[in-house]
Amino acid sequence: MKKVIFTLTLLLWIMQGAFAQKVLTRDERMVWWREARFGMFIHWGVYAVPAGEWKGQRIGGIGEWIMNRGKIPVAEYQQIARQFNPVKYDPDAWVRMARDAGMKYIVITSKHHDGFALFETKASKWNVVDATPYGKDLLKPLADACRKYGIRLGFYYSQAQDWNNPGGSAARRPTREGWANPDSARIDAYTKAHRGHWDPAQETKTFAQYIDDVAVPQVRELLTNYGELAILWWDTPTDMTDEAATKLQSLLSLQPAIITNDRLKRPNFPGDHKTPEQRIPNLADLDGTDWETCMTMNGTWGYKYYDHNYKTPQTLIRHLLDIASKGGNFLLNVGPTAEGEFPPESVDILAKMGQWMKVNGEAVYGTKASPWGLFTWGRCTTRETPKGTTLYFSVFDWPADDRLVIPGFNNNLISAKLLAGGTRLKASVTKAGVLTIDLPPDAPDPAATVIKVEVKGRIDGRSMTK
Ligand code: JFZ
Repeated sequence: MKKVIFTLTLLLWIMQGAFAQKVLTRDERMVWWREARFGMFIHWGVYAVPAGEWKGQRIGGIGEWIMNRGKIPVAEYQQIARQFNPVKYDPDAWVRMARDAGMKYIVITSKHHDGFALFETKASKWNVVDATPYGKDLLKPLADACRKYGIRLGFYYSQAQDWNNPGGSAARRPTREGWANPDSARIDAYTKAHRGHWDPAQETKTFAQYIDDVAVPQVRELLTNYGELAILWWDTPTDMTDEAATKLQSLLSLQPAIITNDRLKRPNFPGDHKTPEQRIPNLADLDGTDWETCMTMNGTWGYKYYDHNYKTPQTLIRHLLDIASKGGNFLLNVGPTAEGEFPPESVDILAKMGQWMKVNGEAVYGTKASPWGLFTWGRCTTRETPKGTTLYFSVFDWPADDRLVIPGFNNNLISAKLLAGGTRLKASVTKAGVLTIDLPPDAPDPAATVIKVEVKGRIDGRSMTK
């Protein structure tokens, strides 16, 4: 009898502990995210098989939209899954490449608008386990690798658009120009009359039924089956209703520390951060809300075999510094191939960004926005320390006279040095409050050379925009 009482008491204590989990404030949930500054977006799915081409013709636009822009019938598109067999998938290598690039979190498309689930799900047979020769959950080994390397994991989920599971919505898009489909006029007329759908098979259920039968159970699976999840990245609230959004949002209690974005349904479900896409906001656009720029390395999120229009590592390093100097995060995308490999150009860019971050990451991680706005020659990030404030001046355009001049500077200077290597630099502040730093004749790092300046006290943030 004593044993029974002890066991019941222990169970009750454990249950109370579980339910008594402290509710975290938004700021407490955002601490790691604001320090991380840099993450990897991964857009992967069966669309990597056609890779931008359908029936011998190249379909314009972003690769993961090929089913919509090509108005590919459901039955035809689902045949593609039979060719999806990513035998070269190596999640351990993927996570190491993200880590070595200086990225602190990964967000992967668990289900994009085509409805294909990269995970084992009971809610639909349209998933990697049931519909492909690969036959295994792709997210579990990625979650394991993220835990192994200390990288936080997030899932992108297309909660409203779903072009294969019946009842899912479809953004209204005309057949893509350049897709010489003789039937385009009829198809486009049909989609106009059918809320963006092009195939009757997409309308055998209502949107409300899709939400209850697919979206809600799948989001619950994602929040339950992969351990601690750091981010749920909603996308495109096409035809979303408050009722559906409320149902989905209530599932987040399964992951009390989770962070979400502003794309569940606008404007009354703002989430934790804004998501400017393919652009970096101007200072005037910022209102103090957390934000994250998501961006492709080339011109597409999902893999297209002929898109080699990649941004340079220098451009992307400068984007990261521009974003950090404005207090935002950078979610940089990789679109893996159908075989499960990162495109070689992406591998090279990640390696080069990682070389820069290894030496200069201190100027990004855990920093705050510049108190002065933008400089014509580069960007500034700041960090408050026990002895004062550290300023990181990232110089893009090396001054012709080898001198950095920063007016409106009223702090006592402690030191100025090159962040890479620590070489001290001659610096002084005039009575008029102008900081002058003498620089070496050539930029040590053409991408961005960081000057680390330590001062006493806090910066009071007057306008320094020149
Ligand atoms: C969406 C997706 O349609 C796209 O495939 C990709 O996943 C991207 C990250 O997100 O694209 C959008 C979403 C929102 C806007 C533009 C493109 N928007 O609000 O302007």
